[in-house]
Amino acid sequence: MTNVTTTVRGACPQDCPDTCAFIYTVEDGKLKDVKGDPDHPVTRGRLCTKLNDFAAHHNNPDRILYPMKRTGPKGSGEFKRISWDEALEEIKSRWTGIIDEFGPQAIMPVHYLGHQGVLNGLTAGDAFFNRLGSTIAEKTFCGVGREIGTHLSIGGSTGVDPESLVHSKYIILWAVNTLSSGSHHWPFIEEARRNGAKVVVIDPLKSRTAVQSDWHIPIRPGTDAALALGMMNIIISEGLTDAEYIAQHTEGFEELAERAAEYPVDKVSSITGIPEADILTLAREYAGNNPSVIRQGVAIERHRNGGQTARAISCLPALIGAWRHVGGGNLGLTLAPFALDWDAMCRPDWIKEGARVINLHNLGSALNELSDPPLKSVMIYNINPVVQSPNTEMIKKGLSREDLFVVSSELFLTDTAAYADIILPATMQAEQTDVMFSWGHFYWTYNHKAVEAPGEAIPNTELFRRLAELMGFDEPEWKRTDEEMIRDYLDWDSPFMEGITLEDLQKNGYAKVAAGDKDTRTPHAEGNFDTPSGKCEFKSNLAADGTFVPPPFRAGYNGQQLAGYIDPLPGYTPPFESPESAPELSEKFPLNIISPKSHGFLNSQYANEFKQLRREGEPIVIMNPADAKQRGIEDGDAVSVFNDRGSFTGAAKVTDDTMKGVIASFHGHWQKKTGGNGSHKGSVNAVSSERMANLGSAPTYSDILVEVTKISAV
Ligand SMILES: Nc1nc2c(c(=O)[nH]1)N[C@H]1C(S)=C(S)[C@@H](COP(=O)(O)OP(=O)(O)OC[C@H]3O[C@@H](n4cnc5c(=O)[nH]c(N)nc54)[C@H](O)[C@@H]3O)O[C@H]1N2
Ligand SMILES: Nc1nc2c(c(=O)[nH]1)N[C@H]1C(S)=C(S)[C@@H](COP(=O)(O)OP(=O)(O)OC[C@H]3O[C@@H](n4cnc5c(=O)[nH]c(N)nc54)[C@H](O)[C@@H]3O)O[C@H]1N2
Ligand code: SF4
Ligand SMILES: [Mo]
Repeated sequence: MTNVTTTVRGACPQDCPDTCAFIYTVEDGKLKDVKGDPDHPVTRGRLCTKLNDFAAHHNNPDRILYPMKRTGPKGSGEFKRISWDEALEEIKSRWTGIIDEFGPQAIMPVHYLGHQGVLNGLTAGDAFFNRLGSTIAEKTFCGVGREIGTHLSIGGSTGVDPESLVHSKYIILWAVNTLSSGSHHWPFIEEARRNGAKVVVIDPLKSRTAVQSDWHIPIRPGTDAALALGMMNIIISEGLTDAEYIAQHTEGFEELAERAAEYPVDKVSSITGIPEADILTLAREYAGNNPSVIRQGVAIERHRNGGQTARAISCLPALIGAWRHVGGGNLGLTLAPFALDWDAMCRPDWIKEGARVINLHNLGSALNELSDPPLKSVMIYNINPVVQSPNTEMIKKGLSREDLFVVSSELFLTDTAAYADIILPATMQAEQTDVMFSWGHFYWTYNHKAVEAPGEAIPNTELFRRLAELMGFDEPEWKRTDEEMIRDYLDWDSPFMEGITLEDLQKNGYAKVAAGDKDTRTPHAEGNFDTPSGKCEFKSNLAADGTFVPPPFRAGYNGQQLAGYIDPLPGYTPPFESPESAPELSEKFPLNIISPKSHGFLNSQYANEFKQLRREGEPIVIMNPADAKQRGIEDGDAVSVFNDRGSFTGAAKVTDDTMKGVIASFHGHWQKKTGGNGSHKGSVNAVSSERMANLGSAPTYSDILVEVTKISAV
C-alpha cells in the first residue's frame, strides 16, 4: 500500500495572543505532525512548548470520542457510552421539563475561550442561548477590564503593530511574561535590542522574561497605577513632556497634572515597594528614549484597580509624544482591526426583555444561591471552571447538586466534566474548519479541516446546529455551513478588510489586516483616537458625563457592572485585600498571592499530557526566604496555602524571585494529575475570590491574601 501524505494549512486554536499558522501533515487520513508555517511573518514556523506535540494531543487515547452518561456520583468520573440520539433525547426532556416548571432562565451556558475560533470559540452558542431565553453568562475572564480602561482614554486603539517593535528604543513589558505567554513578540524585541533598545520588565515575580530583560523592576501587586501616576508626575514636573503633542492631540492635561501631583516619588515608593531612585530613572529613561513603547499584559487588570491601571498606563505615551514615532505608543490587545459582525454572531436581538445576566466569576455563588428561578441546568463547553475559575470549593459544591442537570461538551474528562450528567464529544482543531483573529498581531489565520473527526466527535458549530434542531428552532441560520458562517461573521466591507478575500485567506492561510505598513505606521501621530473628541482623553468625556457604553469585546458582556461612578481621570485605589483596605484580614492572611500562567500549559489545557506535565513539574509555591524562614519552611517542603475560601498544596520554592510578602503559584494543574498522581490537594483558585475589579468586571487573581504553613506530607 502506498502512503498518501498531504499538507494542509491550519491555525492554532488556543487563547494565546500569537495565533500561530500551522502546517498539518496528514498520512493516509491520519494526523502525523503539526508544524509552524515558516512563511508567517510573525510566528515564523516556531510553535511553543505547549503545542509542540499537537498531533499527539489529537491522538491522545484519553480523548472523549462518544456521548456519555453519568453512572457514578457527581464528580466521580464514572460514565457509560450512549448514542447521540439518547444524549439529545435526555437533554431535550430535561430542558423542556425545566423550562415548563421554572422558565428558560433556569438554564445557563458556562463557556469561554478554550477554543478561540470565530466559529467554535469566542461566541459559539451565544445565539442559541439568546434564542432559548436562558440566563446570559457574562464572560470577562480576560482582557475586558484592561480594554475598557484604555478605551476611556485612547479609544478602541489599534495600538502599536508588534512588527514595528524593531524600531523601538525603550520597551517596557508591564505585567507580561512574553517568553511564556506570547513568545513570538520576542524576536522583534531582540532585534530592537540589537539596534540599541533597552528592555524593562515591571513584575512582582522574576519571570522568565524578567530574567532575560535589561532591567527587572519588582513591584507590589496591584499598585501599578500609583507607579504610572508617579511617572507622570516626574515627567510633567521635570518638563519631559511633548508639549506640542499634548496641546494638539490630548484633552484634560491640567486635571491630569493635578492628579499626578498627588503622587510624589516618596509616596509612590512606599506604595509600590520600588526604590525612589529607580522610579526616577524609569520615568526619565522612558521619556528620553523615544520611540518608547509599553506592552501591557492581561495581568495588569487582575486586582481591584485593574481597569484604571491599564488606563493610567495608556495615557503615558501621549504625554511624551511616543505616538509620533514608528514603534512608539501602547501595545495591548491588537483586536480593534479584526472586523467582526458581533450582532450576526451573537444575535443580541433575540435576548428577551429583562433577561438575567450572571457574570461567570460568580459561578460558585450563582450555582448555590440563585433563586427565582434557581439554576437547574448548566451547559459547560470551552471552559474548565473547576480549575480555572475563582472560588472553586463553591463551584464544586454547586456542580454536585443532585437537582442540577449538567451538560458538558469536552475533549477530555477534565475536573469539570467529571461533574456532568451528559458529556458530548468535541473535535480538535485539525478536525474542523475555523478562522482565527489574533490579539497579539495583525493577521487573520485560516484553519482547514485536515482529517476526519475521530469517533462521534463534532465541532461546536455542529453541536449548536443539533441543539437548535432539537429545540425546534427553524430560523435559516441554523442550517448554514461553517463556510457560510464565516462569510456572515466577518465584516468584509470594513476598511481593515481591504484587499482580503475569503478565497485568498483559504489559499495562503493568513492575511494581514489593512492597518498600515509596519515600517512607517504611526496610528496616532496626528491624534485620531477613537474617543468622542478624537484626542487622547486624559480626562474621559464618556466617564465624566456618564454616557459610557462599553464595546462588545466579548459576547454576553452587557456592561451592567459599569453602572455607577467612573472616575473621569486615571487614579489609584489600593487592592481589596491589602493592609490599607482590609487591615484585619491582612493580619490573619499576610501574604499576597499571584497566580500567573504556567510555561508548560495553556491555562488548564495540556496539563494532562505527560510531556508537558513532566516539563512543568508539580504545583509550586514561590516564596521569599524571609517569609519562608518566619514559617519554618525550607525549599522543597510541602506547604498548604489557605484563606477563608479554601486551600491548596504545593512544593515550596524558596527564592528571592518575589519580594517579602508576595508569593506566586502558577495555575492550570488538574486535580487528578497534580504531582503526576493527584497527590497535591486543590488548585490555586481554591483561594481566589469572586470579587471583580473596578472596570469591566475583571478578575482579581492578583488581589488575594493567604497564609502558608508547612505540612508534613502531601
Ligand atoms: N504558557 C502560557 N501561555 C499563555 C497562557 C498560559 O496559560 N500559558 N494563557 C494565555 C492567556 S489566556 C492569557 S490571558 C495570556 C496572559 O499573558 P500575561 O499577561 O503575560 O499573563 P500572566 O503570565 O498571568 O502574567 C504576566 C506577568 O504579570 C505578573 N503580574 C501579576 N500580577 C501583577 C500586577 O499586579 N502587576 C504587575 N506589574 N505584574 C503582575 C505575573 O507575575 C506574570 O509574570 O497568556 C496566554 N498565553
Ligand atoms: N488563578 C488564576 N486563574 C485564572 C487566570 C489567572 O491568571 N490566575 N487567568 C484567567 C484567564 S486570563 C483565562 S483566559 C481563563 C481561561 O480559563 P478556561 O477558558 O477555563 O481555560 P482552559 O483551561 O483553556 O479550558 C478550556 C476547556 O475547553 C476545552 N476545549 C478546548 N477546545 C474545545 C472545543 O473546540 N470544544 C469544546 N467543547 N471544548 C473545548 C478544553 O479541553 C478545556 O477543558 O482562566 C482564568 N483563570
Ligand atoms: S499556544 Fe500560542 S505560541 Fe503556542 S502554538 Fe498556539 S498560538 Fe503559537
Ligand atoms: Mo486569558
